[in-house]
Amino acid sequence: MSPSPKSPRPKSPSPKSKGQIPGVPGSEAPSLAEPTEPREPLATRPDQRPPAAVSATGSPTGAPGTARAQSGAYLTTAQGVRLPDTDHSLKVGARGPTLLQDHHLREKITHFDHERIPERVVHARGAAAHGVFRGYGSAEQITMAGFLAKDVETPVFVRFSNVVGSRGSADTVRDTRGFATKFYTEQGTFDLVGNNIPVFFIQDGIKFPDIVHAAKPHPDVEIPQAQSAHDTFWDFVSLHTEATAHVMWQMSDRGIPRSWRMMEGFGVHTFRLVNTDGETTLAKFHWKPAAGVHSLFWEEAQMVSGVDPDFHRRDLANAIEAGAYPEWEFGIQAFPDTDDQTFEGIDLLDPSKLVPEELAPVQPIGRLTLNANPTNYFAETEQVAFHPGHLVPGIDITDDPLLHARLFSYLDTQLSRLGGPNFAQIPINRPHAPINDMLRDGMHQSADQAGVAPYKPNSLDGGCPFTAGAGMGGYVEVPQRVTAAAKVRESPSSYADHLSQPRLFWLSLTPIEQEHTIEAFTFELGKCYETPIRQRQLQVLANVDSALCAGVAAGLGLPAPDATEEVTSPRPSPALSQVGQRWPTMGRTIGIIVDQASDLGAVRGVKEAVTGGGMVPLIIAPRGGTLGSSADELVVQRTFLTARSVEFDAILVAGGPTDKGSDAVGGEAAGDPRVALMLGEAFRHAKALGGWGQAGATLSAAGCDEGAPGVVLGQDATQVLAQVVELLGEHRVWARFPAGPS
Ligand code: HDE
Repeated sequence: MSPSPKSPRPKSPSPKSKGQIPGVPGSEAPSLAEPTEPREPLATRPDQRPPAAVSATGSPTGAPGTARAQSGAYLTTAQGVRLPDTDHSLKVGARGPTLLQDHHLREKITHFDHERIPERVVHARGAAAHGVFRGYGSAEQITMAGFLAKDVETPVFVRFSNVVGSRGSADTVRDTRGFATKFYTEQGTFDLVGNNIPVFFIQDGIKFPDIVHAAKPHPDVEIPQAQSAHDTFWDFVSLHTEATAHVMWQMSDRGIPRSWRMMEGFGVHTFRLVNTDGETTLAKFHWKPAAGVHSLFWEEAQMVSGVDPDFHRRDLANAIEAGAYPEWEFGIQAFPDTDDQTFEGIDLLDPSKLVPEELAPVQPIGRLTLNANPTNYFAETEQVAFHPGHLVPGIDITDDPLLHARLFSYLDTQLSRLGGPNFAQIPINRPHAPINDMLRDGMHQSADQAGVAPYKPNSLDGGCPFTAGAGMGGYVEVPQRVTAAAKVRESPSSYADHLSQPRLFWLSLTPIEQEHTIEAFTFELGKCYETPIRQRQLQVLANVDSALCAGVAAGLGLPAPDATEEVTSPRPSPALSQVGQRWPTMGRTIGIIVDQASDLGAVRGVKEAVTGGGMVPLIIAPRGGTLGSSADELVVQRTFLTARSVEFDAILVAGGPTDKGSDAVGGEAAGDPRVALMLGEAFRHAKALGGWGQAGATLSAAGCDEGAPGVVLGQDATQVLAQVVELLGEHRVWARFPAGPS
């Protein structure tokens, strides 16, 4: 590896000039009256992009991106025949009966009846964005993958997801998150189908249906939706201790990310990289978010599930719309490809284990920027089909038995989900490299393939197509030696260690993160019906750490068992903690509570400063509309009725000028219970709070102690904002908790 290039700072966003309320639904504001003048379809919004215009066989068509969307000013049938009416079925007289002859009725209803496809078996709930990946060139010595070469830019499509819930479930449930990236490279498509947790529940893919059946709702009543807090999940994992490492991560704050933009991503498996000389290196892939790794509090996560079930997908779409493009650095941990495929005693083929970054630093090799929202959820996000076997020269697999089962599963699942073998021809799945396969026909074939000899060898088609060796860009599997052994259904002995890594993770957390983890286990086990399941899991926890077990046992009102296995002493890995660092604040949302007593001049100044800092200011007022004079009006973006604390990373209270006398304190905000609730929640969730002028009264009325850490009061609004932003850089005011760092 060459020395790591310096990562560029995130760009400043270019927020929208008008209204500045994120989430604009269309590219033009609608008229009040129903439009009746025929016109071409509206353009897509500037933040949106369709899949690249390449043919079903991968060549650029040169067509504009809109070519696949609707065209023409008039409503037509699917055959392009113009229609005079789409509101009335064809009837015998105005009172019917309806005629079978009505083709438009039948076509419209039939198509509607078939609008849904099976949701993904797992990872059904998700959303995605387009972007670009730029290689740093720092991995060139260990892999020949062209897209990692210096300054090569590759289009990507990234889908984030929850694992357990159905397609319509809430975003902020406690769960693992999927982080799947499709790189449309010139050498063919590479998919990195990873998670936000680097270790997995199972070590062998044959167990996947078991863990998923246990995590999904109970089969009799289909309860609970998108939750692991139930008996079948804990029944399985308490009996199946290889899941413990993953469960520790899931019960930690990692299970409830603040935003997809603030999650790490991991390839989980060890891959084998190969360079042009045929030399191999083992490697684990990492995504490091530019915005830092941050989480919700559990109470926030639960509130958000009700207040805004689309919290994560909205956050991603709004950030891109505002120009605050989410970014990640792509990195690898590289290991020598030794015969035992082990590093520092850690079996690299065991997907339930990570390698601490302190032992093998993550070396940056490229940067991902998400810069466009999809134009159509179904066409792109729902139909995108990832596959861990979509590899390019320079990246090969290892013998991880979990990975091998995945190589079978993803192709298989698309056959039923996407209705046949031609799903690679769906626009979002089309590679950007030329396709010249000999796969023919099948449902939904959209390539009009010429030639008469889709077989090899042939002479009738001139022998086409020809194979390419490694020198011609062909994908040649690494000729890895396989040791002769008996056919067995067994795991290597190193896979039997299920508890040292959960302990390593636990010991790496700060006290406040440990407290959250204890609370999460207590919540989840407290939701189980069966006491033996709780007791069994307590025994597993006792074998991880006695304090962890004691904390959970106390919450459950059960005795804490003693360890039954030797408790190891791994060295903690501080890189696994989320607390204690400073991060950029761009893309963060700051609520500004304003009422008739507020100094609107100060509010305008603060709003501009927040926007200028790449953050999103939202004005919260007693009622909707605008504030101030028409020449310089402030648009109200949230009202006391529509706002809830969970939407904001920090809240400011715009008090009135102090020299106006005590009347100014009597603004509506100070006496409104919804404001008190909002500030009280934000205070409890360790968010920075600020206010100027007479704002202290509103904060006191909400029970926020003016002297508490992270409550900033002053007369100068700009200075208050500066201090609040400083606090935001640490994500939360951890000092507000006894267990938090001071
Ligand atoms: Fe998946 N997984 N998985 N998985 N997985 C699917 O594929 C499966 C595993 C992951 O946004 C499915 O197209 C098996 C590990 C993500 O579209 C399915 C095994 C990791 C996504 C499937 C695993 C993942 C999936 C469902 C054990 C992290 C969503 C629909 C051998 C490294 C991709 C589909 C998207 C999706 C099977 C294990 C991540 C059923 C059998 C380990 C991010 O094929």
